[in-house]
Amino acid sequence: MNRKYFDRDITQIGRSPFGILVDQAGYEPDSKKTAVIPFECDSFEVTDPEGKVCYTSGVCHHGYDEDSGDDVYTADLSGFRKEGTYRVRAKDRMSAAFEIKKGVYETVLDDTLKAFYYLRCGCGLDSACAGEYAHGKCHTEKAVLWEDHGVSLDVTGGWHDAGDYGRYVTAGACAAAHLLYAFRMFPAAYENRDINIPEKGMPDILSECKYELEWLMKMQSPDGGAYHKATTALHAPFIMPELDKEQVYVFPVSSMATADLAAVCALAAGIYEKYDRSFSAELFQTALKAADWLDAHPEFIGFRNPEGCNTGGYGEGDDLSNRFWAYAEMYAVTGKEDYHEKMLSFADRTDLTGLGYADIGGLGSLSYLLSEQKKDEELVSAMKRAFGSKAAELKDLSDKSGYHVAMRKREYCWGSNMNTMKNGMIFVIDGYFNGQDNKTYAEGQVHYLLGANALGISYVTGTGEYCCNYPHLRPAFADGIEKCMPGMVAGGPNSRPGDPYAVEVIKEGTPPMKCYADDAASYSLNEITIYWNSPTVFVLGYLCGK
Ligand code: 9MR
Ligand code: ZN
Repeated sequence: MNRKYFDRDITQIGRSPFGILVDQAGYEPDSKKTAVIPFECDSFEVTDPEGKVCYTSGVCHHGYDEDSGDDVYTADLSGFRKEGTYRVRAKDRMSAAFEIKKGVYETVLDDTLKAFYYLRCGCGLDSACAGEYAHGKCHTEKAVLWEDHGVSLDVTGGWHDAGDYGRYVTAGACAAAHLLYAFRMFPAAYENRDINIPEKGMPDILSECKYELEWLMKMQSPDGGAYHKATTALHAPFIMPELDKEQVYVFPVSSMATADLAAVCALAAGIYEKYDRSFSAELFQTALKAADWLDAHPEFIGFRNPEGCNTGGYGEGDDLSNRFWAYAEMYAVTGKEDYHEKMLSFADRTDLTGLGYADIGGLGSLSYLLSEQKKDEELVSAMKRAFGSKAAELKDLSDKSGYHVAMRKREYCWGSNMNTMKNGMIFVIDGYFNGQDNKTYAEGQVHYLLGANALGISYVTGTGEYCCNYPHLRPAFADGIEKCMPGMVAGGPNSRPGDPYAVEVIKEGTPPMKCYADDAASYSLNEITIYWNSPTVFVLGYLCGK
């Protein structure tokens, strides 16, 4: 990539014009509402757009926050509930504008869900739905097998994974499953949500997932396995997707991809039955065939990029959590004891709370806990306890954090905002199954994402006065439109910068929460992916569906 394209004054990158940090979407009237003040002061004010002071109170000194390097003061405005648009002021500094209102996260939920539509591959985006971000059809030619160019196949469709145009089965299955569980657990947030996509006839979140699921099913090999990914040999340059005319290859089957395909199709078969019977039946057949493949191939078949290919690897060290999830979903949808036993055989070798594409056992737990089949009560308790103790640990981290964020130092890595939002999911799941009131903690993660962080930046494009706008996302750069399409969740601070640009701009010794730059050049700080958006949609769905 030519750095020249990204010339901006890097000394200004990451400097919020606002000295007081708030959630730039805002706060529910009755929720806990705090602003973070990273300088010494005694009191603060809340002002309306005319500058009129609406509320004042003293601050509380939280103390030194190691992850940000800030000595922070907390401004608690929970007592102020009047709906409106405000700023917090203290001394000569102020916050970005934010709202206090019921349903304050509705728009950012619309946007983060609509982001998946903007990432669709193969169909083209029309202006009725995509406005100025419309573009032509991409990656529509037949793909060929990497290992046998004589075999061509149709694997069009699905979502582009991220800033790149690759499509990867494990990543896609994980993101789709987050959305499907969000729908299943918080249907009220999604049933009537209209995000202006072409399809009608079922909730938009299901239409959007259907687009991905149709592609995932095309990734099944004739013997039931799932090809690991469909990408070009090398990442495309920063061009629009329809201009990327390179050959798409389909890479070998992996057992992780096959397990995830079985799992997500089994999960979806149950959900779509009510809306689209023939689609549900097709999903079920795909799941069955993939599960048969798993039975016939008990060995781990991993994935490594072959020589000559530099697109994402999504390798994993084992496939235990994937198989656990697959058998859990197969049991839930069929009630067959054989699947149950297989699932149980993986339970003590799996992190029961993992929610990422590699460590995905938590989705098996969700499947089991929500299922109506006969259950092993000991495992049910173990799952609930696992979520409970994880949540307790995260609460402790949140309480200690000056920014009320549940992040361990090592979680400020590539895609750290995924960790933040997965931790948000843990609070939500613990609340759901263990009857805990974790709303304040779940909101805390959203506040951090949307601006209550050490850089005062909202990591969602289009949300907030000071939000990221230059993600490492090919169409967002190549379309020449200054304002990025909304709803994209940036990877966020990464204390182990993994690209030349990040290495250059992140100075040695920068506190982890500040290791970020809003620049398209940096894939290790500012890329977007479907599985960073999906946990965000899950947590926001919980907040909107309450
Ligand atoms: O999210 C992945 C991150 O954890 C890895 O460190 C990184 C390097 O291997 O790859 C990331 O995944 C990328 C994937 O390989 C291709 N699509 C974009 C993903 C996000 O950067
Ligand atoms: Zn495409």
